[in-house]
Amino acid sequence: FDLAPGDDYRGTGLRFPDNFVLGSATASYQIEGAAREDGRGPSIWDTFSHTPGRVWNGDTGDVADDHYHRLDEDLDLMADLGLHAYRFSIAWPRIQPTGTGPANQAGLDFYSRLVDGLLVRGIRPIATLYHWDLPQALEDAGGWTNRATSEAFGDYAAIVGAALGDRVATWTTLNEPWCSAYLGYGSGAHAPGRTEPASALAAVHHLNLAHGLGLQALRSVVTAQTEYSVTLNLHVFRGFGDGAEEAVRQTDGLANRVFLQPMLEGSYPADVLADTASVTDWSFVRDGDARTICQPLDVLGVNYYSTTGVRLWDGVSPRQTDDGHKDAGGSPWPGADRVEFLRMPGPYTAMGWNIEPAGLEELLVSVSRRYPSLPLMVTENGAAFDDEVVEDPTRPTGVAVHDDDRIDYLRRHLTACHRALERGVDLRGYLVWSLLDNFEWGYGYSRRFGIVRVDYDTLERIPKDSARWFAELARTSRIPAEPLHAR
Ligand code: GBH
Repeated sequence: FDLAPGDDYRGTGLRFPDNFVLGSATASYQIEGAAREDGRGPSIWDTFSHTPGRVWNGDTGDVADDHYHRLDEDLDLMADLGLHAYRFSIAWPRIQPTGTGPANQAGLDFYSRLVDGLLVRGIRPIATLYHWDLPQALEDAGGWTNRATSEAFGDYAAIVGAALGDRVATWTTLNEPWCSAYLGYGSGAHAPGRTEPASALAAVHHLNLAHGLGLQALRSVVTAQTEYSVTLNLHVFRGFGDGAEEAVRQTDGLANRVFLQPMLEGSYPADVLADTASVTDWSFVRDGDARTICQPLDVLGVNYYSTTGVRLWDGVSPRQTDDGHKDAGGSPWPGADRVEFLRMPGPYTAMGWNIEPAGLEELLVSVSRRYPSLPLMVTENGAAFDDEVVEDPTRPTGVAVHDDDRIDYLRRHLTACHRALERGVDLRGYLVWSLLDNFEWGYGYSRRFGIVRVDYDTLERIPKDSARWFAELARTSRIPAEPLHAR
């Protein structure tokens, strides 16, 4: 693909510092399968994916990549690729099948084997406690609209921290609470599929509170020198038209500041509370909560894929709502009724998301200017494309997967990271989403983000050209030359 003229993010040969971490990321429900094994309880994603009409083609995570049974093979794959780090998530319902009560030892054992398998291969474990698979029993009691869920999360964090704490390099509480709150309870595009604007904002707060309680719990049980973090999908907004600034202020408040400000400054943004006053009175926020949410962070994880175009609706012309989530009925933007979401200029990935590496550079620079002492890590970046699968007897699997578009995407976003470093950002690493093709939430298996292809008939793993390219990057810490599949 070609970016707009003047955008040079080709970066060939640029070198990252020696300690810059280059790795990959996955999430439990998206890869593990074994949904009913070894005492795992049901999560909201089991319920959601088994509800007709919710996920493309009726796909579920019952088998997914069968990673649960192919752990050793996948660990060897990571070692072959020379990954410096692997970011995975822990399935809460494997640890506590109903979300509260004693630990399920078999669940802890699986992650213990994973962490040990990483360590013996010299790969740094980056663990996320919550990547969206809430125990269904907690949802039945109100889910993230219920304060008790935040408290249960603190207990869960203490269990996992006590069992694995000292062997994990970086502990992350939540992945993308924006998605959990606004897609889960606002638009309904994600589990539990609720479309209640006030509930989405209650979920925002209870996720923030869970983050704070989770960090407190981890720090109280982990004795080793480990890092603590959270991962946010911060949005980069592009404002258009007369009300551009106002549209950006409102959406930036809902998407970014409503998480960053309590976590890093100990307060909620007054303008967000005012903007959403007709939706909720925020009475679920109790005295002292903002201080609980604000716990020291060693590194902030940032997930970045695309930019978001907004403008204010003039009240007359037909509305545009191209925010990619309109299908499930509700809005993921409670209180922002006057904001329209615009389709940005291409090129696009197979998700329909526009490709704009400059957005990543700007995001890293702006977060680090706002929070100068906070180190950053890109904990997800990557793209779905339609890969070209061809027979190739020279490859171990007999098959080659050509994905120059993905290599181009990764190259340009890594260049954006390098530029941010040159501009003084304390950026510690970059993790590609994803190691494997996997269950892409509402899109099921129809969208492939992996640098390694998964054949869903045989569950065979087939490294794509991008995996070979990324291995070269990880080995040399330099952005490689043109696609390597010719070699
Ligand atoms: C991440 O979510 C998840 O952490 C990961 O599990 C998932 O597989 C991966 O990304 C790929 O989706 O609505 O058109 O304006 C990212 C979710 C993607 C939500 C970008 C907001 C904005 C695009 N975000 N999206 S659009």
